[in-house]
Amino acid sequence: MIVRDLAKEILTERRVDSDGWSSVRLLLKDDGMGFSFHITTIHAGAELHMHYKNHLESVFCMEGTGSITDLATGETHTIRPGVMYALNKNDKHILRADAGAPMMMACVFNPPVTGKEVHGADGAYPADAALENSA
Ligand code: 9YT
Repeated sequence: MIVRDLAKEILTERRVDSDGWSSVRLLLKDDGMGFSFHITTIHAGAELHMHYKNHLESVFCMEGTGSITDLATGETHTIRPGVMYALNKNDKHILRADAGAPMMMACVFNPPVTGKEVHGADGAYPADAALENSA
């Protein structure tokens, strides 16, 4: 069994800070679960252009409000606590947190993130095999 406490893990290398967001990866590839599990904070007012070409991701909003735009359809959906979105088609999207408060999200990635990824210029994380050159 694996038991981890966000309050402790946030002080370790599991925490990653980037432009407009920070994330604590509570489960990574080497935990052997077949998915990774992240608690991600989107900074207030942030607008993130993302396209996880190599990963499927599901996200559940726990706190804060914002929106997500599906760039394939142009449709924008409100994000608020209790709302889940799944990028089941590796959907290219824009995620926004409203000004005033951050959004707290629980995220699952399949295949799992290894912990070494950085977003490419295309908004994606590289496929696992390509990681050596990207981190
Ligand atoms: C909501 C969202 O952007 N999730 C992505 C996870 C985060 N960027 C991470 O842990 O890499």
